[in-house]
Amino acid sequence: MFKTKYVEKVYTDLVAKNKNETEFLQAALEILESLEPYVQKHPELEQKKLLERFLEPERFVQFKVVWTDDKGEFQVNRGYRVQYNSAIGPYKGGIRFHPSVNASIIKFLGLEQTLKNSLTSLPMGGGKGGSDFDPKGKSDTEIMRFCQSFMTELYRHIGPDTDVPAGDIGVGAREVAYMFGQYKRIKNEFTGVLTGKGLSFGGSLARKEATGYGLCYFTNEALKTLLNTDFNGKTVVVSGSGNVAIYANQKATQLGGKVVAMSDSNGYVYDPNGIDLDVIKQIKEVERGRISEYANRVKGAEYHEGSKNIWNVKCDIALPCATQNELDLDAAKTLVKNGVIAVCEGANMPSTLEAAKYFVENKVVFGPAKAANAGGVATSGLEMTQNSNRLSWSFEEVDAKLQGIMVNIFKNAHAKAVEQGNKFDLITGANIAGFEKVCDAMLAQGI
Ligand code: NDP
Ligand code: 2IT
Repeated sequence: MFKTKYVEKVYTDLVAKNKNETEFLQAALEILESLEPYVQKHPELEQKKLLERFLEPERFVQFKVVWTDDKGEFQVNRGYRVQYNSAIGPYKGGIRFHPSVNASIIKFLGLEQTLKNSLTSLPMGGGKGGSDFDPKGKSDTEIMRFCQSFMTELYRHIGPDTDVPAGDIGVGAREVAYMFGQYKRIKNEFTGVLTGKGLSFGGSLARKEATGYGLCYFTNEALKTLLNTDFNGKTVVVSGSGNVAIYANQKATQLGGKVVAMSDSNGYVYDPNGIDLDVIKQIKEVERGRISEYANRVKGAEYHEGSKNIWNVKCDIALPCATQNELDLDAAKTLVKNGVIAVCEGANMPSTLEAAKYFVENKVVFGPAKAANAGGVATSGLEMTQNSNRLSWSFEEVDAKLQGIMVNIFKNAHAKAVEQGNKFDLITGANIAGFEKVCDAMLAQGI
């Protein structure tokens, strides 16, 4: 698996220390494999135990969240915040509310976030948080009470110059607003302590769209450079139907692609005429309903049970935008057999290690998550800048900066991939490009 004794030992020790944390170990393994050539060139990393220090989170907080539901019954959930790395800036990263959330998932997301934030070129360290709270089926007042209770503990660990959370799965504008209100009430301070805020209280224009739009800007640039083509006339499949998926669909369509399938955790819809995004937005953003409803409302559309089967739909471009490990080796083989030319990750670690390697081996344009979906956190960084300066930029201004950042991320990852001898290996490219800056800053700052 490894060519260097040092890297192998780091991984073996990591496995021993973090048994059963499968997602965390998966993310770490991918990173360590990519960093081997860099480590070989820099013997001081072994001497200073830089990899061990990089992989160990600076701080990991777990806490109790008690709240009452609408029937007046007490409910207990578990909250987390990992403050992974602050070498290049305050901790920054989203909060996820989903029943699957555990320490392994929070740590894999925090580790990925550290390199992702470095890739944006903005001064942000890596963090991530969340809870095993399930927002599905909860009333608005239950969501509010949960968010308030969550923040009643979290507030002591965060701050605009310390750690700045945002949204992720199950946390959108509504939840960020409730958490912001509670932070402000407790601290008596109106600061940019969270991003993804509403536009009336310090949110940035284009933050809502940023991850999905950024994903398509990255994909378009990669298609141009590696295959001399673009979105125009391409058939696209987007998994998920949340924040990232909806705005990935919108931008892919604006760039001339036709999105024929989207999903949620129950199943997927196929619409040969191209998904009508207004219907998806109505079902998902307004009614918070299930995607199966789409087939009842749009003529010619079909609903299929089982979200993973979405990868059987023939397409040129696949954009996995739902969750980790939603695309395995079998799905990768099917996509390649059906002629896919690009797979770019809107979700965090949606492809298994085997699937990602299969894409690279088969010269598919593969955009790894930490590079391809960095537009969300990059725009969060722009929201922080606007908040510090107490001003707000126009949509066009933010969107133009986002485009510049995504093109730059592609170019940096691509340059490192070329340096390592395979222009299609953006996994290695992104990991090395992201790590270099964090590593330099850690070395410079001493222990
Ligand atoms: P949302 O909560 O808005 O949407 C999540 C979507 O993924 C829903 O369609 C959901 O379906 C589906 N999904 C969630 N869990 C599962 C699962 N276990 N199996 C199948 N489908 C699932 O979240 P986001 O759009 O914000 O996040 C999607 C992905 O993008 C995540 O991996 C997140 O970490 C990543 N990301 C998000 C960013 C952001 O700015 N929001 C930035 C960068 C990355 P259902 O409704 O049925 O649960
Ligand atoms: O995974 C991610 O990059 C996010 N969920 C966005 C984080 C942020 O701070 O905007």
